[in-house]
Amino acid sequence: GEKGKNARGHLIVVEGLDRSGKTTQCHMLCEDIGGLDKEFKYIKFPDRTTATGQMINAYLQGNAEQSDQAIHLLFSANRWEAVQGILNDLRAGHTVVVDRYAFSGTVYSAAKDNPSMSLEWCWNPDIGLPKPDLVLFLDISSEDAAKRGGYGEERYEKQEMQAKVRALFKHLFSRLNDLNVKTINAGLPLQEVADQIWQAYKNLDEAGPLTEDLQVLS
Ligand code: Z5A
Repeated sequence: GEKGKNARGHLIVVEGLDRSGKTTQCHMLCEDIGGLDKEFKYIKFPDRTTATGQMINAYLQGNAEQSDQAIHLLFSANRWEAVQGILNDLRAGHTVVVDRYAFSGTVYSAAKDNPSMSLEWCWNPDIGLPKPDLVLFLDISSEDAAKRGGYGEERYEKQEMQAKVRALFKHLFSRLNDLNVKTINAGLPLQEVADQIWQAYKNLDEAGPLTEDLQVLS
């Protein structure tokens, strides 16, 4: 996978429940990509450093209230404000590794069972975001996830909510059939999960340089 002159970088998204190991695996993947002498960028959503991110952080920590709709749109805005930077990196040929994305955005909100927020309603604000070349879905049961350090501190960190989120992730991915989703058993030991992620990355990379422009979520 030598990258050609006009090749854009890959957009890789890592999704999954809380404690599924997303952040750990993103860092391991980035380290290995760097080991190939390739440029990479790591982005985590929500980005809690921006103005919208600070509002989201206050909400997640229970220090601020928001309507279900308002917080949903803030999470989406938090991604939209990062789009230009992501596109710039991809066009410069850098691999962009994203820790949570529109899929989390949709399923965590839909799991609230607010009758005015269908799955479609939740998906809509993210339509038009750059479409990932690969989504790695770190699948783990809420019981196994709870064994890792435990839930409790933030909003949504409850086993019942997590179980709903897991079912909704599977439902959403089954409906997005033009998306390249690789489901990985995240209950396995760290290195075994990393090996499977690396294999998926290599398959993508070895398919050759990307010269076509990026698609968007629809
Ligand atoms: N949310 C939303 O509602 N809408 C949105 O649009 C977005 C997010 C983007 C905060 O997200 C909340 O926002 C989240 C979804 C919602 N709510 N919940 N629940 P966040 O991404 O900021 O959440 P976080 O709390 O920072 O990350 P995380 O999901 O909890 O963790 P993780 O990245 O998946 O896992 P980790 O930090 O890599 O690992 C967790 C622990 O497990 C750690 O001790 C590891 O050493 C251990 N670990 C990891 N892998 C393994 C394996 N394989 N074996 C054993 N132990 C392991």
